[in-house]
Amino acid sequence: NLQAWYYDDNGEDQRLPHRYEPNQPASPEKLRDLGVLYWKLDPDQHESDPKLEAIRKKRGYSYQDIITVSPEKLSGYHEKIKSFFEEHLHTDEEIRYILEGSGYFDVRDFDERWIRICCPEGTMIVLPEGIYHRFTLDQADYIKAMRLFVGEPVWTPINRPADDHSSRKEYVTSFMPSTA
Ligand code: KMT
Ligand code: NI
Repeated sequence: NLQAWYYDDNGEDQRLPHRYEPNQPASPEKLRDLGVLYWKLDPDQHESDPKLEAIRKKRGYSYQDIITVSPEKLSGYHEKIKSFFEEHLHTDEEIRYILEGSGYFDVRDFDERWIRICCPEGTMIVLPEGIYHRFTLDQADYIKAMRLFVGEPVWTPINRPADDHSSRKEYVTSFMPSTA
């Protein structure tokens, strides 16, 4: 299982864990209810891993590349990490497989709380189309991740507010608990 917890918005550096004291864990069921999927894989095998192949085939992930986020390796690092951490959605799934290093994905729940998902090496995570989310490095300032996509990739973030966007409406319809 992934380590995930409610985010303590205390104004400190985004790279810190931002756990409440005491910690408020977010359960695997909670992540499932928000539509977040994940697997644990062996990154040493990523070039020919039958488990990864099975996921790609089943979910139609035809595209892949590798991104390294660090001050040295990513051009436009400062602007990019800033935009990664703006609350946004995409018109497709966001699929990342962490090959080296680590980082945090934060996802919004339907009570407007942030849930921080810890993504160490070997984590493959899928954020559903239309979920509000953001990404940050941790204090090690380094992640190398495989990006996967169905068809031609579109990385464009659509910043919140995007409540009228069709991807958001679809997400809300699929995942928001009914209040009835
Ligand atoms: C994204 O879109 O937030 C990223 O690609 C972040 C780096 S990959 C974990
Ligand atoms: Ni994103």
